[in-house]
Amino acid sequence: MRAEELMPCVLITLLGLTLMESAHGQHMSDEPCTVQILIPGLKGEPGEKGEKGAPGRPGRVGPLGEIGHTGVKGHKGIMGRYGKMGPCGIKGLKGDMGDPGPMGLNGDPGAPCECTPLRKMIGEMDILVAQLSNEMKFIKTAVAGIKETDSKVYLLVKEEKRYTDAEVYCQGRGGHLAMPKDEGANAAIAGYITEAGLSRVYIGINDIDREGHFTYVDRSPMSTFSKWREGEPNNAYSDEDCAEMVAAGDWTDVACHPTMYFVCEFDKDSV
Ligand SMILES: [Ca+2]
Ligand SMILES: [Ca+2]
Repeated sequence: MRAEELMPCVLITLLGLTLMESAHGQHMSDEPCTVQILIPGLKGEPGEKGEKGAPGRPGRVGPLGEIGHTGVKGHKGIMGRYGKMGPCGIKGLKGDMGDPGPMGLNGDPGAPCECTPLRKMIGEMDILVAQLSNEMKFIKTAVAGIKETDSKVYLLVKEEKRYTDAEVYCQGRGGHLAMPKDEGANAAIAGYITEAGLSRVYIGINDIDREGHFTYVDRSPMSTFSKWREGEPNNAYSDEDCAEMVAAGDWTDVACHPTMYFVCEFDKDSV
């Protein structure tokens, strides 16, 4: 310690000794200021703030808390985004037909072709096929047993018709009700009726135009040949203007309106 620094010490020591002498008399009078007595200095300036220390260790786990109260229901949220597109549905039922649309524009003129003659030919063929179909039907019926002479073909039609309807039927096939004009023809027709097990059929003789004046249905006059049964024609009940042939081949005049089977005849030239 330098001298200047010792001076306050000495001074303070002396002051102290003086104070002590006055208090205790002779006790300190012999000792010089050789004993260094340290006393606290003046308080220094505050130091700078230290750095922040490391975090302390975690505390102990606390006790369980009480169960909380149920909260109030919140407000409805805003609409979410559209979801993904779903799979295709099954095919629906067919709807009703719509209204017809407006007429379209006229097309360009077509190129001339050879269709017209073909169409005409096809049309004619259709007609022929229809005619052939009818002919085939007729032939099938006739196959049951056609009777013929040198010049005529006879067909027994097993359909009950009135006299005029029977004649229409025969004419529709190119013939007439049978008109026997000789013994051979009459015998052929009679045999036809017998073989069929019939007793009577219409034949083509009548006096429709003039009572008592019989002609063939094609209006050809009666010849010398006739096969009237004895007592016929008698115009019974004034109502017998048509003729039938019985199984034996004889003729009788009968009314025209009853329906019965009949025999048609056709010229061989036209069959
Ligand atoms: Ca008559
Ligand atoms: Ca009669």
